[in-house]
Amino acid sequence: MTQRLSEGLEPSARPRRIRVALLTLYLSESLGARQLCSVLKARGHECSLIFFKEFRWGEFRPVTRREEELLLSLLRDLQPDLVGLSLTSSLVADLALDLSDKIRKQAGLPVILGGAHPSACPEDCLAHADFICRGEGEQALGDLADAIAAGGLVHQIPNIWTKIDVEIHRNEVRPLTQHLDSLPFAAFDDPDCYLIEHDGIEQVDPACRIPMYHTYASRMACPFTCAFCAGVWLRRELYAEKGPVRRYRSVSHLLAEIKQARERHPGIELIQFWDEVFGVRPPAGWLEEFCDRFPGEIGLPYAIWSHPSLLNDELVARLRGAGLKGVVVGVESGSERVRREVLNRHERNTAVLRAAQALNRHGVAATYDFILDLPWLTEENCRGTFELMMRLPRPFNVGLHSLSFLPCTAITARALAEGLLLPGQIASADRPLAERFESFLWKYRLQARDRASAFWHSLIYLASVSFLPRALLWKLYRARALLRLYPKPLVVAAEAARIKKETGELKLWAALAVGYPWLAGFFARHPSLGRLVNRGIRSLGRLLLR
Ligand code: B12
Ligand code: SF4
Repeated sequence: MTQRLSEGLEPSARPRRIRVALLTLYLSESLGARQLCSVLKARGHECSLIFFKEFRWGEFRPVTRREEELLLSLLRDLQPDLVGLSLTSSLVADLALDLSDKIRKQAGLPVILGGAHPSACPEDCLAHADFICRGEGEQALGDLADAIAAGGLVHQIPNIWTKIDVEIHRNEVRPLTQHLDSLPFAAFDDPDCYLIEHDGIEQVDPACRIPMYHTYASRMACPFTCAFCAGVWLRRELYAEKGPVRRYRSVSHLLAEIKQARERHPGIELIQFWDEVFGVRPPAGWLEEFCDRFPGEIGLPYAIWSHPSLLNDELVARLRGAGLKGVVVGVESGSERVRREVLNRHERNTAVLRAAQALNRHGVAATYDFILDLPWLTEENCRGTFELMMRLPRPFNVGLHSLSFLPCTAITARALAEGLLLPGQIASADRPLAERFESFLWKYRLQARDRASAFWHSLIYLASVSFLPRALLWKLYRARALLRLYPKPLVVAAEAARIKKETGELKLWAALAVGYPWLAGFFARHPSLGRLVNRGIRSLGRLLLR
């Protein structure tokens, strides 16, 4: 394929620009693909963005045969010179590699894979693609497109790996782009966008359908080294000696992009910053300028990701003053020992509580992320998490996660070395796709594989529900010897609380169906009996809540 691209055309017959189709998988917000699209256009090439399936937390919908057909037929219609597939998560790698094979074989188009997964597993990916890109792709993809357009050589481009005959050309990763302001704004509301979902295809940018605009102020700014995070490998290994990894856009560049997005789509109500950790170690004066200008020039609420050891009262007050509405804080475990020994996180619980109090005091909505199913110190992790959650100021939300063993992370290396993980289980490759997706947002009932986990996961979820008295939760905790043996009532209670919290309604049947499917079926056949029992359970609930 490489030879076909680099040779064979008479110079006069060569196109001066090429057409690229950039594809994302379960990721319609993808900042990377959007950025690459605008870079290609700025270089004079044509680019279509195809969003293949959307990513909705907790609502996984598998790819259908019809959707695959729609994708291949769209590509045949667009006839791109190159298909770029953005593969930012290893959890969808098998699906992406399968699609890549089909695009190459059935549509006869050359494919380049880029993103975190091909960066970490280049050889595996190159077996299913014509090119792979390691690391940031703006210059690399631009150079490749230029080379194809000019009929030049495509096997010596930094960051790009390709195979000619049996020889793999493994080109070095180039130094990082330091001046992020030199990049054009990421594509948004572009007419050349397609969404394939629900067995249909639409020419639309799905990001314009939601009242939220996603962007970032910095790249790879996080200074922490969590054992489960692949970002650590990107920062420390892939980009070692490639220049400073922590880079900030200027406030002016950032605000100009958001203003442009709002002009195109006035329905934007919230700005979501996807910096690993927002505002960490910024250039001198950056944060002050951001906080001064954002309210006046944008005047919208915004949400960020942060870290407990950074969120002191002064910072939270300042960010809040600029419109901060919500923060996701990765706590990961309530046990200091688990954090330290398993997750390589060294902050104390006092720091977590200080951050939580600051958020609460300034009225910022907090979501705390925890990982529930660590294979080390499992019980201590759950107990510590429950106990810490019981001290967090209410109200708050939780993101209860399952541990994903990602390639190139310290935790994966440790689990492999200790025989707790087999190579085929990395990135949950041995589990159905639906299960991998569901486990992002821990639905305690699905992942609780044994009774003790079912007990802990339900109790931990209940601890995040503000309307439940803490005295009741402590009682349940103290009754753990019994409830761990028979956790189903707690699972049902957690499900009922989740439904109430998310929908505002108390749907007891739906909750009961989770723990006792046969019971729900019986009462569905005898509705009057069902109503009677429903009333009974409500009265009992009121009694317990008192
Ligand atoms: C923001 C973010 C998200 C956002 C948006 C994702 C996105 N990619 O846009 C959300 C919240 C949706 C998200 C979700 C998930 N994420 Co995420 N996310 C990030 C984060 C913090 C920044 C990514 C980003 O926007 N960077 C800025 C943009 C401009 O760059 P980029 O996306 O990396 O793309 C550049 C290159 O990768 C490359 N590139 C990308 N695609 C392509 C395609 C081609 C053809 C080419 C040539 C180049 C190329 O060029 C781009 C421009 O330079 C990274 C950490 C990091 N530092 O990278 C984790 C990260 C990518 N996420 C990760 C994971 C695992 C997930 C989830 C599975 C959630 C989870 N359980 O943790 C899901 C998967 C969603 C999905 N369907 O793929 C891992 C991936 C590691 C791995 N090997 O799998 C990372 C590295 C963090 C980690 N936990 O270790 N994520
Ligand atoms: S704080 Fe977040 S981005 Fe930083 S190392 Fe930990 S998980 Fe990765």
